[in-house]
Amino acid sequence: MDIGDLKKRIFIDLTKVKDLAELEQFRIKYLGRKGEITFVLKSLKDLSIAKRKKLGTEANQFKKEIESKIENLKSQLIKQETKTKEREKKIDITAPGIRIVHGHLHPLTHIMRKIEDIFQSMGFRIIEGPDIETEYYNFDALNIPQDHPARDAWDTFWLKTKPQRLLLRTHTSPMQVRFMEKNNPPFRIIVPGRVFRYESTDASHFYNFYQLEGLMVDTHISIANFKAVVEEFLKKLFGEEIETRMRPSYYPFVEPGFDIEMKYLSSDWLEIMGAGMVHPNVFKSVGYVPGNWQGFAFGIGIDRIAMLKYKINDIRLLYSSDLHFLNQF
Ligand code: FA5
Repeated sequence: MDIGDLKKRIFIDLTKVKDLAELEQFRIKYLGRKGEITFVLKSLKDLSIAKRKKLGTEANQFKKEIESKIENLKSQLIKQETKTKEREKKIDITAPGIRIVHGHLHPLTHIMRKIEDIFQSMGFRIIEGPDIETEYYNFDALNIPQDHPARDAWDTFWLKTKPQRLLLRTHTSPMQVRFMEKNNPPFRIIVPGRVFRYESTDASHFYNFYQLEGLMVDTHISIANFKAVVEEFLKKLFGEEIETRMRPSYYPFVEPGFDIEMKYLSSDWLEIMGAGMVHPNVFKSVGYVPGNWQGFAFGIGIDRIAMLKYKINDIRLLYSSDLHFLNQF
C-alpha cells in the first residue's frame, strides 16, 4: 500500500478550501469516521508487521500533519471571516442615504391656516364650535323658524336623538349665536369648521365641506367695512389677479344679504361666500338691543377657495384620499 498518491490529492484538495464550511467538509472527507486517512489507518491491521510499522508511522505522521494544517487554516479562516463581518457592520458615511418619506398637510388644512393667519392679522379672533348642533342654534335663533321655507336651502342630516332633535350643523353660522350669547360687542371673530349637508354631489358640491364664518359687530359697521375686509382678505390670499362680483341674495339671518362670486386666472365664476348685515332678529335672540349695534357676517366656502387657489376642478378630489392627488401639495 502506497499513500503517496493519496497525499498528493489531499494537498491539492486543501488548497481549494475557501471557507470554514468547506474546511469542515474536507475534514470529514479525509479524517472523519469513514474518511480516507481513517480507512488507511484501519486497514493497517491486515498488513505484515514490517509493512505495518513502516506504513503505520508514515500514515500517522501524515495524519498529524494534516490535522495541524487544518487547525492553522481554521484559525486563518476564522480571522478572515470576522474581519469581513466587521467590515460589513461598519457604517459607510459616504454611502447615499435612504430617502425618508415625509408626511405633509392636506391642502384644506393648508389653506385654512393661511386664511386664519390673514384674518388674525386684521384683528379677528378664532372661535370654534360643535359639529353636532341643536335645531335652535342651527335654525331658530338665526331667524329660520320651523316651517320657514328657507330651511329647504339646507338639507339636513338629522340624528336619531330623543327627546331633543340634534343635527349635523349645515353651516358655521350657529356659532354667531353661541358667541354673542356670551360676549358683548365690539368684537370680530372667525369660526372655521366642518359642515354637513344631505345633498347630492357634483364637481363643486360635496356632502360635507368646510366653512369659515366671520362676524364683526360694533356701533357703526356698514357694508363698506365688509367690502374692505373681504377685499383685503382676497388680495392677501390670491394677489391682484382676481375678479369678484357681489350679487343680492337671501339669507334669513342677514338684511341685506348677498353672495360673492370670484374668478381667478382662467377659472369660471364660482360662488365663494354668502354674507350680509346681521338681521335685527338675530341680535334680539341673543339679548342685544338691535338699535345699538350693527354688524356684518359672512360664510366662506373653504373648499371652493382651495379649488381656485390650487386649480382643482373637482371638489371630490379633496376627499378622495388619493395619494397621487395629495402628493402634489
Ligand atoms: C351659508 O351656509 C350661510 N351660512 C353663509 C352666510 C353666513 C350668509 C353669514 C350670510 C351671513 P351657503 O349655503 O350659500 O350659505 O354656503 C356658503 C358657501 O359655502 C357657498 O358660497 C359655497 O362657497 C360653499 N358651499 C355651499 N354648499 C356647498 C357644498 N355642497 N360643497 C362645497 N361648498 C359649498
